[in-house]
Amino acid sequence: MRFSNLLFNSLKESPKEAKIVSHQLMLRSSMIQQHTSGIYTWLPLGFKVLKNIEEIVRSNQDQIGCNEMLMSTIQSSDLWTKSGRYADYGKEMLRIKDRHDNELLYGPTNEEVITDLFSNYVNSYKGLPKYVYHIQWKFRDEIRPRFGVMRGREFLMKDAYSFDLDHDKAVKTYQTFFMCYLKTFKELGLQPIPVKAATGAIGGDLSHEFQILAKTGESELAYDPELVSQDLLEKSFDEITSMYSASDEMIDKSKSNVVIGRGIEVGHIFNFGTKYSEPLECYVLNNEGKKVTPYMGSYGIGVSRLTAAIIEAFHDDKGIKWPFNISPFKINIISSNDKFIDIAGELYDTLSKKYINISFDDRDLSLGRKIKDSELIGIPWSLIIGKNFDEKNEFEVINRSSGEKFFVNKQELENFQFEQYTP
Ligand code: P5A
Repeated sequence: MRFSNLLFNSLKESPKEAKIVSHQLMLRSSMIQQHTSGIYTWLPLGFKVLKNIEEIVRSNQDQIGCNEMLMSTIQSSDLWTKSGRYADYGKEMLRIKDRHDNELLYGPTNEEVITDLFSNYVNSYKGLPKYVYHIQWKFRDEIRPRFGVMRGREFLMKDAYSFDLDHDKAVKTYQTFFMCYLKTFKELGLQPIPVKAATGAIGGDLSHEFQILAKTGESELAYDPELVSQDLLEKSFDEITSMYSASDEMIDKSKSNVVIGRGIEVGHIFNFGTKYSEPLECYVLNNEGKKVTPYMGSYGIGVSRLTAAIIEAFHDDKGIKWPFNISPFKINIISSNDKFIDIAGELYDTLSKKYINISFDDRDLSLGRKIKDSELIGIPWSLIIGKNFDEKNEFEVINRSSGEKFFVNKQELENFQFEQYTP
């Protein structure tokens, strides 16, 4: 992408309405723009990041045999009346009437829809377990939308749903999703703390939130610091969950070794048995030909919230520091002035054949301004053709995270390893 083609306009100052650093940086780097309270337009840079996060989430769901599908954003109220949640959900649900006076709603979650759909496709225990997910926009009329996309009204969620024959098998499935979540967040460069949680509007008896430590987080946490320092993927579910961590609703500060911190909830998983399958009359036949109600779970990841959570984790006073695999562009070519613009253009063409997602800042602006924008956007590598090229035919390569600089000639540049790092 050439910057001259990019819909982008960096802001030097933080807009006043932005209270936390991720919101400030997302506005300053033209990632998002508020459309109306809690509802955002994703501009090209923000949208690229959102898709990169989505892809990491998707590949991890696919690895555990979860089927991707796509359910509608608009739902009929009928199933919610059956499950009993139509009244319970209250003002957070956006209710709509169509021209025939049918009651519709903008989906805040999909337990009802998927449960209703399931029995049309699976009717025997032989078809279990089954896991499905989609990555779809949700709407919750939050009383206090704030911090940009961190707590929006319209937000992107990955929500998965599981169906098992009995309680024990459903718990095994829950553990599979739990471990899959640890791996997903690790690939996103984050160190999640799995926290025992209350089940709220979704229901059930077993639930964990996945929290990322951040000063600006909305939840208060009490946790064993070992949970943050160790590679949890090397441990079993039982080992991890026996370590202490609890959220604001369930904090027991008296435990030894406990640290109090704040966190951003980036995922939440639930095991709720037959809470939806029973009222929605979802059955399969067991091995004796008897009708049984499948045991279910649901598993959410806040995809749009993650864009902000990752910025909270990786930034400095100059801007964002994206992990390589999430960054909208991987290498940004910057040339100082008209003198080198053709050389930079040729380099852009060559490198674009070798790497995907290279950008070239070909705008008619000062070198300093272009470097500042590159730092603000958080592109992991900058490749500068400036003073050193003029004097010594050397390119300058800068690592955004460490600030390390490398001066290389044309030959060395060809062999340069642009490390795919996480800051
Ligand atoms: C699990 C999947 C559910 O809705 N049903 C389907 C279950 N869980 S949840 O905890 O309510 O939401 C899952 C994740 O979505 C993110 N999230 C939000 N992100 C931005 N703005 C919001 N207003 C918002 N509400 C929820 C969180 O990351 C949450 O863990």
